Amino acid sequence: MKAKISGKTLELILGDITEQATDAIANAANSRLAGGGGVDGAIHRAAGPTLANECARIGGCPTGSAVATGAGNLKARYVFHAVGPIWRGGGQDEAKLLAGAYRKCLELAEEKSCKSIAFPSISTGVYAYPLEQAASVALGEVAEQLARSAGKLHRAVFVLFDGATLAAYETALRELARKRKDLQLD
Ligand code: AR6
Repeated sequence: MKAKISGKTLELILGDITEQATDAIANAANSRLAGGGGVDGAIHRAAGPTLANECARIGGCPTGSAVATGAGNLKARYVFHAVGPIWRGGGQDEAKLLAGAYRKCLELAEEKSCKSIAFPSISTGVYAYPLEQAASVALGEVAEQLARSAGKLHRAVFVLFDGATLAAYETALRELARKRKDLQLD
């Protein structure tokens, strides 16, 4: 599914983020940048050891933010290690922190003159953020930042790993298109 927002593209696809040729890919990391399972493990395996070395040099990242490294053997130029919140029931600023993680990735993309960026569904695996709510926060934030962007960034793609996640993001994107007059579904 694809949408346009102020001349830029917001796209949802089923796939493996490690295979994307966007300028940057976002990782769902932990605040120690220590590597782990899920998409983080897949990105580190595909990128090779330079990624862990760079992460170790940086040392950590607060929840709700992101840091940039190179991308080793990946096709992308940068990996933005974004730290989403662990779901603790919704009363611990989870939505704000999740939006912050996406926002920082988009700021890094602008800073590094990226034309395109790929995102996984941050926090909805091991961190147990409810999928429908996470999809709505993620798409709302990325759409808002794309609408505001005056830089080079013209495409953001969510690379979703299974059908249920893709379906939740599709529902959230349709809902967002009903709310935002500047967002048109293709
Ligand atoms: N491409 C795209 N999405 C993927 C891939 C892939 N190759 N592999 C998994 N996913 P998770 P979190 C999806 O658990 O909830 C790690 O150990 C997956 O199906 O990777 O933010 C970190 O080190 C799910 O939809 O991230 C942290 O400690 C989504 O990616 C912690 O997990 C996110 O699931 C972060 O947990």
